[in-house]
Amino acid sequence: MLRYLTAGESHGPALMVVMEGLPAGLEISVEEIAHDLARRRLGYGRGPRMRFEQDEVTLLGGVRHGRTLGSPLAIQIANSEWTRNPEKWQTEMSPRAEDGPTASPLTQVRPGHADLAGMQKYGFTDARDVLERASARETAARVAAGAVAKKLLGSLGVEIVSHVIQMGSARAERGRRPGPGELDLVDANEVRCLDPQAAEAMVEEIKDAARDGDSLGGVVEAIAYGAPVGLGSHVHWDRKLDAALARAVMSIQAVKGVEIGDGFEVAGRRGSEAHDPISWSPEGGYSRGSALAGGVEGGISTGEPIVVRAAMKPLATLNRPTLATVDTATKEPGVSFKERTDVTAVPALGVVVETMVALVLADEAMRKFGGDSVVELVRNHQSSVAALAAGPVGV
Ligand code: EPS
Repeated sequence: MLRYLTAGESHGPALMVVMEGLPAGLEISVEEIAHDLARRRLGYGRGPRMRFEQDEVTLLGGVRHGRTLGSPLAIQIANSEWTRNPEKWQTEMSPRAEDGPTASPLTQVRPGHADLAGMQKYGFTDARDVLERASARETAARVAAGAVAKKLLGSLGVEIVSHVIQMGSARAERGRRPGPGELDLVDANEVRCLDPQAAEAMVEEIKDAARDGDSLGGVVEAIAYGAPVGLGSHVHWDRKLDAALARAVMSIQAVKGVEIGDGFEVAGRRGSEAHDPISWSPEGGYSRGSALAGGVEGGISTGEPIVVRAAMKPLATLNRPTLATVDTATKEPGVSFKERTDVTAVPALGVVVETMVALVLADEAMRKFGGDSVVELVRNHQSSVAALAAGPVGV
């Protein structure tokens, strides 16, 4: 089973992720991890920080001469802010008691952010004690782990892509999905949308929101091609693949909705039009004629592409704050404090959804096929594929 923990604050020295349960012999490199981190920084509507944030990656354990050892893999991602603005952050975020506090506390809490609920829960008087960890900067650590999970899945022939299908009120044409090998095509678009007309409308909408000092949400879709039959299980709620995907994707900062396949849209159809027909051929085995169920039936992967959509709310930090709030120090009404921020992070969200889908599928693949080395994992997977091709197995 694949486990991972992230640590680190947005303006601290670094983010960290430790992954446990990786098989030995997986080829990984700093460059591959850095590639996905760079993809996460892409996208029209990101704030000024993304222009200088370098996401400098260091592998601290678990890998030797480019291959995993089967021991915990430790990845560090330095925060450029820490070194770029040392007078501010190295005192403001110092772990030493004698260094703080330096700045006045942030008390005009932002509606929609973790500020107030986090202060109440942990007994803080400064919203910075909450926002530093609540920040979506943390997703950089997940994306680093996700790059490794994608590499593991690649050894089983699984490839995950994503694209933006809605930005604010601008929506892409339904049905056009990136296929395997088309990530570069998606990434080449500044909003990561495949539909050129919709992409233009999305950019206009971001420009409008930026002019008003406002923010935008949207919807992204991730598709996992080549996922094996039989990940997850129908037997218990916490073994269902769709439930694991929904939990993982919902845990991404600012995500407020998750769909598997056509999700909410299917609810409005009749049963006769709401399910993917099953067919069989001697060459291809079983297949479904459509992807309404998103590649998961009864909590088990069907072998069809796995489709997961995530809805992101507009970011709660505005460049021109207008949201009514209360100052937690004085209890006076006011508007939320201003932090430098992005107009939208929806294009980046696609990369983070790919990440969470990869981490769930890699965990489920290890659970189903097992193996202490990649060679053993691949062998076990191949034997499962061969057994399925031979026909139903009695127990
Ligand atoms: C974020 C605010 C901005 C974003 C940040 C998330 O950071 P800052 O306040 O330092 O300008 O740039 O996202 C990242 C740093 C990142 O790597 O995604 C927030 O409020 O969550």
